[in-house]
Amino acid sequence: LAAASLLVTACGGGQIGQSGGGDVNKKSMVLIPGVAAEPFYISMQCGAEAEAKAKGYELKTQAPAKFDASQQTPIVTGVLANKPGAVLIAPTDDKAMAGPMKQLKDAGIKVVEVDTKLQDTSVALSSISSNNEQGGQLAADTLAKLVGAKSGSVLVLNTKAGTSTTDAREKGFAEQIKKYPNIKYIGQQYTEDDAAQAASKVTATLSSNPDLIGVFATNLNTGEGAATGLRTAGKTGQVNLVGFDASPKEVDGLKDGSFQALIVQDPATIGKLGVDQADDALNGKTPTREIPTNLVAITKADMDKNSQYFYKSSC
Ligand code: T6T
Repeated sequence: LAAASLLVTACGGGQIGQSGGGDVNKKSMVLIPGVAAEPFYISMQCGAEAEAKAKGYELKTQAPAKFDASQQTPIVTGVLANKPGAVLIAPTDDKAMAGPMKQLKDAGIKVVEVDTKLQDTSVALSSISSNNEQGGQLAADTLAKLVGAKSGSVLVLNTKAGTSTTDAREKGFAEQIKKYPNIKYIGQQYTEDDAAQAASKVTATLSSNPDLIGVFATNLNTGEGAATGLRTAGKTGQVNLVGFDASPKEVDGLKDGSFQALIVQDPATIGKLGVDQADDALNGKTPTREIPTNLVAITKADMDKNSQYFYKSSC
């Protein structure tokens, strides 16, 4: 072990820690999204690939089949062995992924967080993400506007506890919805990022809370599932549904009235800026520690002029 670290130090020109890593492949980057085959992360990958190509990097993507730390951890470990110059990662758990990600850092690999982040801010050099708390506030204001003067209950369907982005969306929503005295927030329910769970939780809530007038679904799968649940219960359009993200299915749902609004992110820019920050780090420049990206609320009325924000299923 001592010999190995001595070798790394020597190759790194006498530098230690994250600025070391002389034996990494400085022209190679790996993107590790939160989950595979999902339009938010596919759009991020498209943005990252285009920028990597323009800057002369090889960028590979390796994603877990489920949004789950136990599936993302072995991917990180495998990537570690290949020693790319930089890893762009969306950690699936804000605590459980700290250990595996720290191993990357300790090996001299530049770590950049894209979308989600760890609670421990000492591991990544840069975090690029939507302002998710603001996104939750925007969802609350949008839902309140849709509901108008009506009184009743609203529900938040959240994904998994420990996901930095969706936790922040719920926090922003819970704070902002207090401004509307006609609306009673009955709290959040977790779906484990599973559309089927989201659907059944909506129908169960409609039985226990017949005064339900609104649902905020904090991401793509929960939104798609919530729309199914409302349809099954015959409540489409009567209970206002505000979703997050803009998958092709969600966009269809906005058009056909299954959703009344979507809070949409800019994943391609998150991917592009992730490559830019990694590039800076690999070239001895100091990356920007936090970069917020844009969010926009889209309704059926303005969806045509906002189609540039819709997510892709392939690049
Ligand atoms: O909402 C996005 C992402 O921002 C979040 O961190 C996890 O869920 C999505 O990927 C959508 O499924």
